[in-house]
Amino acid sequence: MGCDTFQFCLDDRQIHHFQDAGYLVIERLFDDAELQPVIDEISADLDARCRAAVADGKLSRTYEEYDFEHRLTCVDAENNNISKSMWDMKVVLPSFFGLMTNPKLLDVAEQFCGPEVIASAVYRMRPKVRSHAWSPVPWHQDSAYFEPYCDMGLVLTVWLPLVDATEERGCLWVMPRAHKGGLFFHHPDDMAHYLVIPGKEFGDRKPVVAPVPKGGVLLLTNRTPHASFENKTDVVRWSMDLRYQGAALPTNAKITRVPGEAKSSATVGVPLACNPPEPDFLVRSRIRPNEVLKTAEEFIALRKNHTYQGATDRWGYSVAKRKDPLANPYKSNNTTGS
Ligand SMILES: O=C(O)CCC(=O)C(=O)O
Repeated sequence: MGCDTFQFCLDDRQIHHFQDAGYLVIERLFDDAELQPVIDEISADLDARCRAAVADGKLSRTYEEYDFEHRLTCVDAENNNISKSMWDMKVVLPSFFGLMTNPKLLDVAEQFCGPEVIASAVYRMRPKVRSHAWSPVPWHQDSAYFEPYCDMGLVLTVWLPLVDATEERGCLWVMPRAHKGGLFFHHPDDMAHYLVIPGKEFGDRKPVVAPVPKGGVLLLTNRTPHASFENKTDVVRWSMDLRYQGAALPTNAKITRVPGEAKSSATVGVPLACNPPEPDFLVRSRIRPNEVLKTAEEFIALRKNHTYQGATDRWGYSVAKRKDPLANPYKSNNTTGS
């Protein structure tokens, strides 16, 4: 597909960097105006949570005089249940759909995943606040959480900060060129929340830090090892991570199949989706444009109505053993954040 069809076109150097190193930072993809609806809705959601906590006697005041970058840090120092209640995919807001279907972002996804772009509903919002025990995310490959069938396909992670994500604020680190083989061994972490690649698996490999300014994105493959560490500042590292794949990989998106696309089949080991616990949806298509999800209402309904389907427990580590079901990245979540 030539660049003339895209509003946002990657150059050969960027494509090569992604393919060779397994990651790419695009420093400027979004204008502030494109991120502001998301920031406004998250701020309103946080405001509602603070007011409810004050009314319930669980917070002394709302801290409403603080801006988006600082308010949750102040709230968290008194009551960290609020930031916990917003972590992962517990908040579902209409503006998230607008962000996930932003045409420039879909141009980027299409350049790697092909013209039939599926948004995997494995999206996360991560407000990383100073001193959270759960917010450093240990070294892992996203595929460790997905169905093994999808290991060698591309599930593109788009990690995007809503503030400047610096090393001090706990941006991501990546292990360059470690995506070219299969999966590293993972074990559960001490909180029984995350999967971890033990350090010795990496041998002499050296990680690199990947700061991303607000408006930029970090792209990762599903086999690129990455991690994030503590936020050492008072600025909340608000970020989202979104995922995309082509329609040839297994998907639970409700689409008409065409020849060459994987169909779920227990007998030949094709799973329902790369990540069955959450619902996928078609976001761009040339051959079935009528099946593209069009509205935020449909997106919210899809998440609410998705029937939970378990994922393969590839590491022999049962999800049921996880200690913190609130923070369980496998668990389907049907809340609307209200
Ligand atoms: O945002 C973070 O700190 C971790 C993100 C991550 O691990 C992911 O997107 O897979």
